[in-house]
Amino acid sequence: MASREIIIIGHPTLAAKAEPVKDIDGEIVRLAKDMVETLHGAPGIGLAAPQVDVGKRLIVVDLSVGKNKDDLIVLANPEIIGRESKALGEEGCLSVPDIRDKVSRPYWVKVRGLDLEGNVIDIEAEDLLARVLCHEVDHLDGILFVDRLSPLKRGLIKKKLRKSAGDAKRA
Ligand code: K1U
Ligand code: ZN
Repeated sequence: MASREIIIIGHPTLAAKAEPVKDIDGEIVRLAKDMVETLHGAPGIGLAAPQVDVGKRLIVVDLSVGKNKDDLIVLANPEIIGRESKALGEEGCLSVPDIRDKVSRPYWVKVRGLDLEGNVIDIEAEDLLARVLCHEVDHLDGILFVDRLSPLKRGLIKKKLRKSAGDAKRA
């Protein structure tokens, strides 16, 4: 297993639609394991393959951040096949450093995907787990949580990120 670099907003892979996983082969299993290590090291509660610069439809989610192995979800080709209600909640993103904001998401979702054995699995989730699953599926479609904010907020965030990038370059 190896930790991979997490790419940051502005990188073209984050804005592209990821390709479906065709076979759960050794390469996908290794990518999934690397993503879990990267997620726990970050630390974070969700990660999508485009965030490690791989344009494949693979996500990992772990609300326990490695504390409870039963909480780990690895899904290839996840699809949201049911959604109910709406909730406003705070989000962050490992690819959008130091920015958090409130986003409206379904309160409840049903997600279908493949596990690492190739079995079809359905997950029903609510609240934070539903939110993180939606956030990660958005990554596979080239959508960042900041894209779901108002144009005004998005403009302010882009300005802040440009300033941080300039400050980092000068330091
Ligand atoms: O996809 C990502 O960029 C990861 C992101 C997932 C997410 C968090 C909150 C709401 C929606 C989606 C993160 O994990 S940001 C870091 C974070 O929230 C966290 C980190 C350590 C412990 C607990 C939470
Ligand atoms: Zn994210």
